[in-house]
Amino acid sequence: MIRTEICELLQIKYPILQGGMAWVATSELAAAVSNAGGLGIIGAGNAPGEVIKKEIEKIKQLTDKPFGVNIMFLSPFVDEIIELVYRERVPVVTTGAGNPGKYIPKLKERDIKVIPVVPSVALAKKMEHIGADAVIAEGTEAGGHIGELTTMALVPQIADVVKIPVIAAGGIGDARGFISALALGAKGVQMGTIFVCSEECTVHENYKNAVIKAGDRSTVITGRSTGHPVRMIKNKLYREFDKLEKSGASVEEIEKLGAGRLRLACIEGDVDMGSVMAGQISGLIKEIKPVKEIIENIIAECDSVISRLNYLARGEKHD
Ligand code: TUI
Repeated sequence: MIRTEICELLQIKYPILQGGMAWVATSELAAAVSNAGGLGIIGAGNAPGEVIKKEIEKIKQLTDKPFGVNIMFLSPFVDEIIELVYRERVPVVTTGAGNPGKYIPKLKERDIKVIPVVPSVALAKKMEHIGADAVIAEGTEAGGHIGELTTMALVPQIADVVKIPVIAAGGIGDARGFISALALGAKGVQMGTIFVCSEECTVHENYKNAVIKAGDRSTVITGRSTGHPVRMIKNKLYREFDKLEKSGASVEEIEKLGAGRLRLACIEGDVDMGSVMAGQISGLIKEIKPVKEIIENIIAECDSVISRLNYLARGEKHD
């Protein structure tokens, strides 16, 4: 069984984190992942403190294993979520869509493990310097708000220059991706899209089915002109974004079109005019499974991936 320093750092069985996706990563999903031996993470997204407080109370009922909260830095409630995770002594905090630098010393006071998502080498170095426990190197294959570099290019460049463990994210959905990430120098992986397609995920079934139906070229990037590019499944909303962006509309107008769209897809199940954020790995996902099965299958498949690599390394033919 694969164990890395991430297992010790986070006190988990497998070095697998579940992405803290806004509206998607509820306490139910996160508890299922933690109970299955990974690290479940509640996505705070744009929610206020009182909503996330309830989610933290709920997950504590559902699991006695470690869990995390993801803080999304475009949220107006960042300060109150920081206060909340500090007071509640949430074991792990991941961050996305911004630089958590000024909050790291406070979280470290409570021995909260802080793991920022970084889209570049420069930010990874900075996060290590100010006390991050690990970094998540997320490639542009990921769903939602993304950076420019691919996982394949980003992970080894970060692994070469930081001493803290690197967790790879973006485009990982099976044992082949998991082992590849380890080969690139990562000590663990974070996956999001595959957990959207789990039984325990509470998003509307239309959202899950849109991911299941998606093929390799179904995801597209919107919002480049706003400075917040987002990967989502191509739909009517995408075509409206595209038209608006090409018409030279202002950032305000484009952001107005985007407001409330993730909620619309996740909760109302409107997959035409909602934002169905998902990664490029969508085409690999064919069915909805229980979280435990998703994780156990990946772990079980690792042996055959490694044995195939061993055959190749010995110059023998395989399959
Ligand atoms: O954060 C994510 N994925 C997300 S956030 C989100 S909510 C949203 N909705 C609409 C528009 C924008 C966001 C949906 N998906 N992934 C982690 C991630 N972090 N990707 C990229 C980054 C990132 C970008 C810039 C992290 C740090 C950063 O720093 C810039 C700086 O200040 O140095």
